[in-house]
Amino acid sequence: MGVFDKVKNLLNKNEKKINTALDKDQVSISSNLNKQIIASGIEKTKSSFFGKIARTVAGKSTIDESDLDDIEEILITSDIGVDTTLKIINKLEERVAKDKYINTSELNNLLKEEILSLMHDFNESNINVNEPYVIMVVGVNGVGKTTTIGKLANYYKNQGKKVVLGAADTFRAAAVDQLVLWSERVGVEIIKQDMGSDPASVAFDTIQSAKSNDADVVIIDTAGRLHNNVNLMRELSKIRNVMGKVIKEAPHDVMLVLDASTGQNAIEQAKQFTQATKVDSIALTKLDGTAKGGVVIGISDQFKIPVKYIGVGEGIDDLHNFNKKEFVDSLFN
Ligand SMILES: Nc1nc2c(ncn2[C@@H]2O[C@H](COP(=O)(O)OP(=O)(O)OP(=O)(O)O)[C@@H](O)[C@H]2O)c(=O)[nH]1
Ligand SMILES: [Mg+2]
Repeated sequence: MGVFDKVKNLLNKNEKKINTALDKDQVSISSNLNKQIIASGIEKTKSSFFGKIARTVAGKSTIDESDLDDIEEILITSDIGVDTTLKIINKLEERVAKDKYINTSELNNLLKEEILSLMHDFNESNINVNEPYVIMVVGVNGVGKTTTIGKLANYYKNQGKKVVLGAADTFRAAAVDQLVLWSERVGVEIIKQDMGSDPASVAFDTIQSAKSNDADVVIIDTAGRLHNNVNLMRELSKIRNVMGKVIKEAPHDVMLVLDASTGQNAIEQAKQFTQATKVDSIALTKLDGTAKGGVVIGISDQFKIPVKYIGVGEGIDDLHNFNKKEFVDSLFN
C-alpha cells in the first residue's frame, strides 16, 4: 500500500469513528428525550402505581407471603388486569417460597423483570416497500383515532415520506371535516367523498390515488364503531378487502386505537376487535390524563399484539414510539 493510500485509509477510519460517535450521541440524546417525555406522559400512572407499592413496603426490610396480597391488589387496581396480575404474583410467590422473604429492592427488580418479560416490543417494520404502505385505523368512538392519524401523518411527513389520508369515516359529517383540518395542518393530501358515501369506496379511491401518485404511506380513518355491532364489524372487513384489490398486501397494518383512560374497558375492546378482525398493532392514547396506564402491561401480555405508539396529549407532537424498557424504567424510577 502506498503512502497516499495509507493516509487515505487513516482519514477514512477517523471519519468513521467520528460519525459513529455522533450517531451514538444522537441516539442517546433522542433516547433520553423519549424517556423524559414518556416519564411525564405517565406521571399519573407512576405516582399511583409506584406510590402505592412504595407505601406498602415503606419501612419494611423484607416482603413475605402476607404482603403479596396487598401487592396483588395494587396491581389489579392499577388496571394491569387480573390475568396478568396473577402471572406476576405467581412469580413473586415462587421467589418468596424459595427464599422465605425478599427485600424491597429485590421486590422492585423482580417486578420490573417480570413486567418486562410479559410485554412485547414492536420490531420496526420496513415501510420502504415498493408500493404505498397502508395503515387502517380502527377503534370505538372517541378513543382518538382521527387525532392519532393527524399525529402519525406529521411523524411520517417529517421523515420525508409522502403521505395520503383517506376519510373513510363517512358516518358523521364532522368526521371528514376533522380529518381535512389535520391534513391542512400537517400539509398532506386527503381523499374524501360526501358524508354517507360507502367507506369502502373511499378507501379504494385513496389507495388507487396513492398508488398512481407514488405515495409512501396511506392512513385510512374509519368510523368509531361499537365493538359488539356485527354489521359495523362486517363493514370493516369490506373496507379491508377492497384495499387488497389495489395493493395485494394492503392493509399492511390494521392499527387498533385504545383509550388508556378507560382501563379495563380498553382490554375488553381489544378482545372484541381481535376476535372480529385482524389487528396488527395498537396505539394507546390519553396516557397523559390517567392513572390507568398499567393497562399497557395487560394488553401487551394478553394480546401478543405490539403497542406501537402511545399518545400523551392532544398536540401534533404528542405521539411516541412505544418502547417497553423505557416505559417500565419510567414507571420504577
Ligand atoms: N389528553 C389527550 N387527549 C387525546 C389524545 N388523543 C386524542 N385525544 C382527544 O380525544 C378526543 C377524541 O379524539 P378523536 O381523534 O376525535 O377520536 P376518534 O376516535 O376519531 O372519535 P370518533 O371519530 O368520534 O370515533 C379529542 O378531543 C382529542 O383531542 C391523547 O393522547 N391525550
Ligand atoms: Mg374520528
